[in-house]
Amino acid sequence: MKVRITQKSEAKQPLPETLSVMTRYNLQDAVNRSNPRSFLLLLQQQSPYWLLNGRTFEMEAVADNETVKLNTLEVWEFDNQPGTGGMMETAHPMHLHALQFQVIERTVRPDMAAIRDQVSAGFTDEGWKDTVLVMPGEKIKFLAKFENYAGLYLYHCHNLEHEDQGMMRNYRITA
Ligand SMILES: [Cu+2]
Repeated sequence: MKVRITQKSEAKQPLPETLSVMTRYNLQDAVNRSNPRSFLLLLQQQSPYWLLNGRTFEMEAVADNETVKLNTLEVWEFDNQPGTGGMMETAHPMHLHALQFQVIERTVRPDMAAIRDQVSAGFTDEGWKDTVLVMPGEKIKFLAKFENYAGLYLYHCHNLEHEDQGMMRNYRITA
């Protein structure tokens, strides 16, 4: 690609006087506050390699733990555990369709903390997220509100090789 600059401009974009206000969700308001809906991110040694709670992609099917109620706040957890049989560990940028969510807690296995700590200075969990990087050995809890629309939505790893190898599922919001 070639960029040819033909004109000088003095146009400036002023910063807004105030930034938008973010309202934090409260764990106490989650319908499953003491029992997070947990998703295990795991590699196995044969295809489909990358699984969510031991399941691969299905076009329309949803499991019991992939069904939520419209207009509820829930706490979810992505749990990135080492693969079986000494398979490699890797990070998963996990993405939900339909909404943005708020990260409330990260924990890491002590024996894998050093891997996480290589990048943890870059974590920005204060704002809205639609994707969260789950490092090897890490568990991330977040609050998500299923509002406005019922229907079938994807959640998946945003690493293309992983989602193409099965790390993508549907969840259903029921009215
Ligand atoms: Cu992944």
